Amino acid sequence: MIKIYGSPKSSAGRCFWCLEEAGVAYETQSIDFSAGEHKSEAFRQVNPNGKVPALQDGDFVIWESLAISNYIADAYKPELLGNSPQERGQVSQWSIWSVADLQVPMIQAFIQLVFVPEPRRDADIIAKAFEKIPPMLATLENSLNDKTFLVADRFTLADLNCAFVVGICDDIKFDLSEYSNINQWRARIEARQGTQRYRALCK
Ligand SMILES: N[C@@H](CCC(=O)N[C@@H](CS)C(=O)NCC(=O)O)C(=O)O
Repeated sequence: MIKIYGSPKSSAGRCFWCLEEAGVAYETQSIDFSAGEHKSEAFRQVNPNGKVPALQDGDFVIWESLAISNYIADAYKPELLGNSPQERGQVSQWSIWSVADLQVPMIQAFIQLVFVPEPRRDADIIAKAFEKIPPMLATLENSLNDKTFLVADRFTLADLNCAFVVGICDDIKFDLSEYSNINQWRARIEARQGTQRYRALCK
């Protein structure tokens, strides 16, 4: 059976969500960060970077969350990757953008607002991060004009990966009220059974 290392509430979350969307059976191996288990010799055999997530499928091992989700989709529900070279290209485009661009200021703000105790927070880091987010949300908002989902009007990993990162806005209390397309798109995604199964894992 597939084994996924990590917690649904970490960057592994997008992989848990993808496993739920693919409807594939798996088991979870949580890693105890406080005990340094992620840096242990045993775990470094799975991911030499000492980070979660990682996934084992039989003898096959893979790490890096986007790559893991791509593998799950490719192996178990290929339509999540798109049904043509053009669709697959766009799914890849949005997935990479979500992590390489959109996620960067989101995580900067998240670290300050969630992990750093209030007296030690760096207001400058938070302000600069909050300035970088709106132009990227505008890209997403405009791309969703007259569309139900980002690619081919069908739920794909483009939606999962972008919605996963946009979800960080809830944690950092970034106001999304002016983004009506994004809000309607998120509501459509939240209504999915795969999304609900994933959310239940995070409770
Ligand atoms: N780019 C990696 C990032 C993985 C990552 O940074 N994971 C964190 C948990 S969310 C971790 O394991 N951190 C431990 C460390 O950096 O030592 C991915 O998306 O898989």
